[in-house]
Amino acid sequence: MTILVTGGAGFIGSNFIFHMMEKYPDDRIVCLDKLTYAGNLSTLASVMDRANFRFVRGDICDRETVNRLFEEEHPEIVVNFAAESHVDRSIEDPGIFLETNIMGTAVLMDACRKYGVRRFHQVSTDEVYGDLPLDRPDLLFTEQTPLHTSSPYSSSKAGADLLVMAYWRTYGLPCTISRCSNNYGPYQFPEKLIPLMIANALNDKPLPVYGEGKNVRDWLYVEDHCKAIDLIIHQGRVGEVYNIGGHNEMANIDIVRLICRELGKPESLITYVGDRKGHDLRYAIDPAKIHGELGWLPETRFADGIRKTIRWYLENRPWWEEIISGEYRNYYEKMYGNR
Ligand code: NAD
Ligand code: TDX
Repeated sequence: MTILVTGGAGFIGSNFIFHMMEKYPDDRIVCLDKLTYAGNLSTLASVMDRANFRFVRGDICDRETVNRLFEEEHPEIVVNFAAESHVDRSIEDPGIFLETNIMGTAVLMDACRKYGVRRFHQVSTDEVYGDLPLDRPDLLFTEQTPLHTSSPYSSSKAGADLLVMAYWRTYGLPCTISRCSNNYGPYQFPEKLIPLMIANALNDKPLPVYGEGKNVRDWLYVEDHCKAIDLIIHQGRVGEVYNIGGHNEMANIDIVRLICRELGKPESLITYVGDRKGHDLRYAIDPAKIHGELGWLPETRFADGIRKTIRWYLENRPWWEEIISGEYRNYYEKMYGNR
């Protein structure tokens, strides 16, 4: 079987490719990735030369490239990770988010219709549900929670989700959607909270916490997300949405303090900076559906996952040091320079 993985040079896509190649050595994996600032070919070095792996540099918005790839490979399953994924960037410049996240998804689904697939899976996010109040721990996002977005990023992801459901209902395209909470783990781009704080702490730089650091995210180790997607593409029901999350809510400030402790760095590095515009207060996933239907449960406890992640960043300094010494420096200066 051939599986097309888009966005596979990014954080979650690459971890998914590693998971799939390990678990299904007889499958062929084709990765289509534009290699934006967030894509990194060196991440895929360990699989690049395998006979059952092919990397293609290309844009999911480019219909000709996408159609040619479908003609050559005839994928049976398509898993779409390709996206602009950073909320802060979407606040600065929404346009590319609409193009990649909405139009790119449409182009991929058009190719799926034209050439026929067994499954199109859209990797979505819990951010499409908006946020929950901090003082109502009883409230969780279920698949029935209305879409109610806050940022251009989450709006573009919600737009894509609606389009996926429309292709299922209108054309009968066999689709599934997963909406996962915040991921952490190896190969996450250092613009995101956890790797940014690890990298800054290791370099004894200030740790910029937005607002008061009270916003809550529901953290899941990336491998657990990948296993959930594996289950959904093989056993999930078409036309269905599955929430993915492991009941692991934490306030940002507690994560940053934990990273300081683990690295033996002083909390005096913590610097409170201006808040994110429209900052979502709290995310929390109810994973009852994927647990009940597909038997999925997270396997990595946060205490273990964060240690593994920190160890990975310590042992793979060249991977992230190359990133933070390049174009990323300009981004950092722009976002944090006089915040
Ligand atoms: P990422 O930014 O690390 O990687 C995105 C990848 O997509 C990069 O390799 C990039 O080069 C590629 N890409 C971007 N635009 C493209 C285009 N037009 N054509 C082809 N490739 C393109 O993102 P991530 O954190 O790995 O997220 C992957 C997916 O999972 C996204 O759809 C995101 O919305 C979703 N998601 C992420 C999280 C999280 O916590 N990171 C949580 C839930 C859902
Ligand atoms: O420097 C920072 N300081 C800070 O306080 C950064 C980068 C973040 N934060 C806060 C903002 C959020 O409350 O930390 C929290 C997490 O921020 P991000 O890592 O940017 O993640 P988030 O905005 O929650 O979105 C993530 O989870 C859902 C992913 O980036 C999305 O792609 C995914 O859909």
